[in-house]
Amino acid sequence: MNDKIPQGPYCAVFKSLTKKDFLSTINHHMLSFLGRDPQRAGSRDLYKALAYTIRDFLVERWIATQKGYYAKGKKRVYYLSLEFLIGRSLGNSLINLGFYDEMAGVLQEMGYDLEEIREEEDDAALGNGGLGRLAACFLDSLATLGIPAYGYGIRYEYGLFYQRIVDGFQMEYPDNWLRYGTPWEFERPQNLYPVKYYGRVQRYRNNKGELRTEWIETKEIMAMACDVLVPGFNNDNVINMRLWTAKASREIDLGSFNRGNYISAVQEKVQSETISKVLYPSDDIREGQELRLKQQYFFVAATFQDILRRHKKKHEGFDSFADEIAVQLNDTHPAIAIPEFMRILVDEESVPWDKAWQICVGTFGYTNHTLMPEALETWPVELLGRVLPRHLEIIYEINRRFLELVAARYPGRDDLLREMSIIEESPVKRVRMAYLAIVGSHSVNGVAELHTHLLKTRLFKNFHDFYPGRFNCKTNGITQRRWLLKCNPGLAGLITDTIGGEWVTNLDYLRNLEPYAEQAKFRQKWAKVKTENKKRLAALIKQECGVVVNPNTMFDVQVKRIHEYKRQLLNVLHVITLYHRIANGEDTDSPPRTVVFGGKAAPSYFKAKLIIKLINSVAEVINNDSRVGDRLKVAFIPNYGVSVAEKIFPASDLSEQISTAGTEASGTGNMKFSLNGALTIGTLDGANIEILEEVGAENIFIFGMTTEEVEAARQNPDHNAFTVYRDNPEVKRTLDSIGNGSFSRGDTALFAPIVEGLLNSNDPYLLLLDLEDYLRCQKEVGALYLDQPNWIRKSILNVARMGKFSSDRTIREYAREIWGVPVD
Ligand code: 26Q
Repeated sequence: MNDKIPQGPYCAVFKSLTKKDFLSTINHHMLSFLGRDPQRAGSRDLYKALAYTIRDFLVERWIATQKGYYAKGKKRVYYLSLEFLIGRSLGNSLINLGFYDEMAGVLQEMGYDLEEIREEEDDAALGNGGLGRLAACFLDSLATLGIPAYGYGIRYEYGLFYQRIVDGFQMEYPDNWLRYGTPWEFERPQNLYPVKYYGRVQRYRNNKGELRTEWIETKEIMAMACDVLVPGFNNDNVINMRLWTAKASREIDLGSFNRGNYISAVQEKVQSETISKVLYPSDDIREGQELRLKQQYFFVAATFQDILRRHKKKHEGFDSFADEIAVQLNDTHPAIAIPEFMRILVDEESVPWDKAWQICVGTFGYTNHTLMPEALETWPVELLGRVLPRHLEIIYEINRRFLELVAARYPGRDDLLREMSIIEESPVKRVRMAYLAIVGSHSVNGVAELHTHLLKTRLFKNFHDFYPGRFNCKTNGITQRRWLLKCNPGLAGLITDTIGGEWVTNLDYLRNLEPYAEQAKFRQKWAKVKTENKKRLAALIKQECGVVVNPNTMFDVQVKRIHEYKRQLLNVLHVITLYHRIANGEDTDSPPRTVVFGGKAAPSYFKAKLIIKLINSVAEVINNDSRVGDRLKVAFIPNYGVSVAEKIFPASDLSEQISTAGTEASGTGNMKFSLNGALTIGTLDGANIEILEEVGAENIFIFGMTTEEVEAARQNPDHNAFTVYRDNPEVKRTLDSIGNGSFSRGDTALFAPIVEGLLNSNDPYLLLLDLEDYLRCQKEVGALYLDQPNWIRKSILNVARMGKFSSDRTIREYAREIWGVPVD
């Protein structure tokens, strides 16, 4: 279609199309799929017609990919996740298929702007944050590496809530992302499976006189598959994410019906479709509702029927199951798969328990994503036993056999039996899902080195002692296709022009940038790209927050879920400190800053929501203080999500990664910032430590206590946040200003919980104990920013040394070390 060098095999196909062919394909989709007159179509119609056009390309490749797997009989990987935070697909598909630029050109000739059309797409926000986005990055890498893999999840009708800021407070609105339908999915009404709940367990003797178990008098709903296709980069591979949607079963409740209660019989059916209605909006805090458990089981039961259907096409029994299939559990959310698989093998397929257990352990791998004990999932025995009575029995049996082994290894250690039991005894009996997942898997992995170390030595120490080889680390990664190539075309282009494009599939190639960090001319080009990106973000901030910011100031950014452990509040304390310094004329030599926040708080998380209000209140005061001007501006960008993130990372100078050491499992935003040339100010937590190792201590700003120091401080009753407040006048001034109503129009009650929390010697996140070092470190940041050539040099070196953090590397490690799947 034009004379550019094609990026990949698809491009050749695309090139063979004439412009006329292309227009007629678009018109065809307008007419037949959308029922629209192409002459009167708007950008949304065009977006959809484009998406359908791309889907045509994908589906052919997908069928070929699937046939290839089937013929070669390769081991398959199933990635089970209750969350996939995909974001938008149009731009990403065009890039992976290799004809983004060509398509943009054709559209331009038609009088359309591809970037504008892309804005028509709603984000698929089927996840909360890091864990869900990681799953999405993994799919991109799996497809790109050609691994026979499937993502399995739930097709929530409402994704993560839409956030608005009203009078500084977070308000939640439903995310009705399917309002106009999504062009990316294929419904599969033929892939429909029943899922059972409730009922009771009955024993009986079969015709051979063997004692068997069945689960009867259940209620049933149906799971229907929807496939979303995921193309690899520049290869012919297309894999799929199969998302389940709940459908009422055809069976009507005959009881009600016969009693003449037709309406209530139908009502019950309709009710059952609520199972896949909405994503639970909390991350890292427990939400133990019945509906959540039903979602988890719904997902797992449908997925396993599908996995077994595929397996049975080629195999008689289950002997080779674990050699042919690997199932990865994304946290414990799908861990009910362990008793479900045992139930199928033992009750339905008559496999003896020991044999079944061996298959089960051989099949599953479990990834943990949290360090906070209170975030570990547990289900009340009462609830689990009511909804899934047979599964509870199986869990008890797994536990009985496991504790027998523990007792044999450590005779007389009743304390250990209690500690390691899958059943927590008090205050109410609960099933510890993480323990179930550890016992039922051959691999348990953490998501960064420190996280894995802490799993082994603290959270799951007993289990690591018991199963020493079972624990391993797979440091998280991100896909450079979305998080550099797509989101930062300016920088991606400069890099490719300088060192070639190999980095897109081998991020280690970025190392070749290192020598250019010393060239003034290259640094200027680099800085220019950043400034252009900052101008675009400034426009977004003006549009979304009504705040005018100067693109020549340092963009200091913290975007992530709002959580006490992530310490957005520590950042606010720094902002207020800067404010007082500027307003009082105490600081004349630090560079002007624009401090940007973004992130959602779980709707039920009071403290996190109050922190959002504080950020907005502080912003309002500072942004309207004429003494301050451009020297300090604060903006809270509403509705942070994948698409907003794609605009923020490329425009950031400073990345705030300031969690209390030992609380953030890994973090992945930290990697996205660095890959886009931001410098990090961070604690020795999660993957920050590995970023430090890669970029070198001189290219990152590290402050604060180590995990060991945090541990010691928490155990020391004399540690005193209050002393910091009392002895440091600047800290005192900052806290007092929050407490005395300076940011709340004189209301001293509003932020009192925040001030009290900070001064409390039991503050688990130890903000005041890290504050002075943070303020010191921020001064260093400011000083370096004034030395622009040096700052840019470090920015280039950060990017050059990000190779390790590609999710391609992460997935290769999972494939080789957990799944036993060959990968080149
Ligand atoms: C559990 C039960 C009921 C309802 C919700 C949940 C739930 C949902 C989501 C619990 C946790 C989550 C998400 C956790 C998460 O995103 N963790 C992050 O995972 C990233 C990828 O590994 C890490 O980088 C982050 O450090 C970690 O916080």
